[in-house]
Amino acid sequence: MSQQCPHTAALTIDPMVADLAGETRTLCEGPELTKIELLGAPAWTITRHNLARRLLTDPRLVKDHTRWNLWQSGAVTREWPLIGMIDAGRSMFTVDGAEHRRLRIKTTRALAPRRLGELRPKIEQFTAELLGDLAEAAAGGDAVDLKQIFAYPLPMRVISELMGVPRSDHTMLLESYKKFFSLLTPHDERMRVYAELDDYYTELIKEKTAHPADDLTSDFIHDVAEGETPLTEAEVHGNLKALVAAGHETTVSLIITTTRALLANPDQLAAVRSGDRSWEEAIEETLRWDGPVIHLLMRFATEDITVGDLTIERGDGVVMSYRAIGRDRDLHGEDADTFDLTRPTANRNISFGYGPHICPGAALARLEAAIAVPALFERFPDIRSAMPISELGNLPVLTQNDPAAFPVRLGGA
Ligand code: STR
Repeated sequence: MSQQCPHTAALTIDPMVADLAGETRTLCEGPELTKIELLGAPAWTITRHNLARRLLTDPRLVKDHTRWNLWQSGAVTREWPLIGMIDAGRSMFTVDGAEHRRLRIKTTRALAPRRLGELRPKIEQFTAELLGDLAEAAAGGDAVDLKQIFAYPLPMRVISELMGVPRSDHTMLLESYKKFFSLLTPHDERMRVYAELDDYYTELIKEKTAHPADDLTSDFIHDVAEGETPLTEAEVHGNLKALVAAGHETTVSLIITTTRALLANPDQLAAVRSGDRSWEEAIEETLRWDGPVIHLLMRFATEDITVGDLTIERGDGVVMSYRAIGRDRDLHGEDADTFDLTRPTANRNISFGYGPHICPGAALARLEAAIAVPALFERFPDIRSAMPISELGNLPVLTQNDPAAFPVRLGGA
């Protein structure tokens, strides 16, 4: 695989995520446009807030992976373990321009803040149910995994409510996505998972075509306004799988990391409990400092793009390193590496992206965390980590901030 520039060595991004803090530090201390290597594939990454905002609104960068020079040359194929992150079917995630607006409009409407009121009672109900499961699991006084029992099932229930995915399929979906994201999944198995998920969504679309229900999948298929071009089956499929994947994986992370940040910083937890600071502020600072997305793959240059004295050449791939971007000292100050609920710039984070592709589910994600995290601390006021928090590691997932587990104790002393 060719290197665009022989003069600077590319930084290899570790798929095992053995030293996330070290990698983030290296990116933050390096240039705003850094050459990286992703499982053998060279790419650029953006490590600063301002450059990210500039490039995220630059129409010369597109999501269509067939524009990638490494795809065109055959250097990257379906064998590449991250292929599912970019070759994900035709959807709002992979298409730009006027077609992008067409693919996205129903979703932005369905997930608009004013519509979320309809979901709130459901989120509260699921939260209460899962808190009950936690209490039960902790009844013997043992440590329990907050991820497995509480954070992990909740967002899947919520996004499934919206999309019309039956509860009986959640376990299969969660297991499939675990294998989808893990870089320890062998190639053949990964291909099987891709195919099984595709078949699953094809069947679900058949079902919703024959029996429309009150969900967004059915609206994609049946609810076509005057003068609107209906979504093709492939577009419904792409959107559906994008929404289920995005809607669950990232929010699991946010619930864990917000809880973890507060437990690691008892003075700040106390400030939230006393009302000096809000849960929303804790969530926002977590999004900035320990957000769900480490590296977002990927955009491709349709023309040469000059950045300072470097050139992103036509066909090059460009990643957004959102974890490094959230710790940009130029914006957040010299103490950007500290979790601080009084930080005035916290809510300027772009952890949900920026520009036309900005996350359409941002308000839903914030709402889920703003229900789940306070409910957890109210139900279990003595909750504490069962392990030194600095020793908690991530799964071998390169793109996502995916804690392997979060063992906690819920009882009294
Ligand atoms: C996973 C596989 C799939 O079938 C469809 C998509 C499209 C949306 C992607 C998703 C992917 C992976 C996780 C993403 C999500 C959009 C937001 C989420 C990248 C590739 C983030 O982690 C930001």
